[in-house]
Amino acid sequence: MATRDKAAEQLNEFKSSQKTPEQCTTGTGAPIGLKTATMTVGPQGPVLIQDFVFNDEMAHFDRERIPERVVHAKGAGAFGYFECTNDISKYTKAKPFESVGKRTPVGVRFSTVGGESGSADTARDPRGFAVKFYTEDGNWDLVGNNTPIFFIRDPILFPSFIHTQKRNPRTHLKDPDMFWDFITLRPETTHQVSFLFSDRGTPDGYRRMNGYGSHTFKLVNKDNQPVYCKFHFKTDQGIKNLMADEAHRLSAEDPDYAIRDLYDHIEEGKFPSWTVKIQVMTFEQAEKYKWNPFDVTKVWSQKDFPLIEVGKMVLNKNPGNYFADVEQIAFSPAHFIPGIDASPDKMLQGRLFSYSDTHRHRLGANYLQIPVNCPYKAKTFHYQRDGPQCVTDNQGGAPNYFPNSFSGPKDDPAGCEMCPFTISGECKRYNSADEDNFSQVNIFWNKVLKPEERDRLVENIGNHVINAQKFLQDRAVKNFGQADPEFGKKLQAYLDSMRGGKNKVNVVLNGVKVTES
Ligand code: HDE
Repeated sequence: MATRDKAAEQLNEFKSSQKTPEQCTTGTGAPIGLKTATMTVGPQGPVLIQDFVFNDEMAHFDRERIPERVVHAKGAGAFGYFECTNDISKYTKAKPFESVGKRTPVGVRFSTVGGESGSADTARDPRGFAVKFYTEDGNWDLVGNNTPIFFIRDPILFPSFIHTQKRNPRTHLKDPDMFWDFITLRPETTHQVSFLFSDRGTPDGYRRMNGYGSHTFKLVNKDNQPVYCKFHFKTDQGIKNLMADEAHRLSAEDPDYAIRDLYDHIEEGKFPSWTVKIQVMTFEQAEKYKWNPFDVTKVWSQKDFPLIEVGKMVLNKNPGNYFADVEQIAFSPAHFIPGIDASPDKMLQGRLFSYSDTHRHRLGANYLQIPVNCPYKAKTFHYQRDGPQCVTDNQGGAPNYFPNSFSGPKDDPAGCEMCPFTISGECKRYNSADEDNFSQVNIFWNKVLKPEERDRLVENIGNHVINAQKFLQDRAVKNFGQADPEFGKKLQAYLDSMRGGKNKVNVVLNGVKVTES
């Protein structure tokens, strides 16, 4: 018999760890008797409407699916802890960094972005890297990706950008014209698209990639002094990527490759971990920096702002139940705690509303009562009441209005002072399309990539953009050429060779049909 991995053995392990319950019941707890037959008039039917056992089961089944996430629908989750390894109290009063050695429980979800919940794990796509810290001051969510940058810098473009990665409204197919039209009309995407089509666009599972908070955040210390900061999670397993043909093969042979890899390693006790680091920038440095420090299409140079180690994240527990713990986990960049706050980054600001909004739609207004989302390390007292699926005591007889004279929770402005900030400027819609889109792509091309990695980047782009119309290919060549003339020339040459039938196209992005020569 072929060897069976931990995931394949799950049911056997459950069986050996449990006693079988005596009697199967309805949802209301009533014993059922015979579970394999509806209640009928005579052996040939019809079925009685009084068959509550059948109605109860079928009506619940009819409602099993909740809406999948509009992006990041396919994912894997795990639990563990963050351990603080360095004293950064001069920067932040946030609970996870309170003292060296302190451990804070975390829940993590990794994901692809564009595909539906049944899509392949090895698609060329960024990977979501979302971490929920269960702290005594409430839950803090760091909802990042495996890349330190993003495609766009203004959140108003996000729905359109995502539509171009999803399906054509008429054909219901992925459409390279839509993708390359948007990408080439918005050249601020060039940096992240260059990451995406490099080897990093297809990580070998979720354990062997880094995570980034991506945005600039604000850290605040106990004296209410702020600095700006970026978060980095460096994989202790070592970065490993799949080559395009391998990723392609796996997407057919094992579309759940990354979920399985994470589950098996945790189940076998080989707990994946990440070393957590930050970069810190003062407000004065932010004013003078050569790049806009709040532009998420750019990184902060690590020469200018060196990494400071702050801790380790270890994942040592698989979800007890996928739906309860992973499908329902609800992250939001707006879930801050004292000591960590938003920066002016427009993209971050645009996200602050969107996530809780989608949770209220997907999971309901009381999504924070779901155990995996509940801030169980903190005590919650507030004036929110009622709503669908309220499953707590709804705060019993406590007053539901504020202020009140009857022992309702008090506010405490002095105990939780806000770090004030000053802003000024003319209020209008600022077009950011032409803000330095290429200088960091030039660095990526020349300083980060090795020659063979540059060649693979060009091939991966070429193999995809060849499926779009010629004028879109030309526009792509022009954009990449603005990052570095050699980049554009190599892409042009590769496209020419493909049109001449010299190269075989063998790569797909999220299910786009390929042209074989
Ligand atoms: Fe998201 N994003 N996003 N995103 N995102 C969602 O929230 C959104 C962005 C990221 O495992 C949604 O619960 C807007 C950047 C991750 O559950 C939604 C904008 C980064 C996850 C949403 C962005 C991310 C999401 C869909 C631009 C990395 C999965 C379902 C303004 C720094 C979290 C959901 C999980 C999920 C909105 C851009 C990361 C719709 C409006 C930049 C890891 O709310």
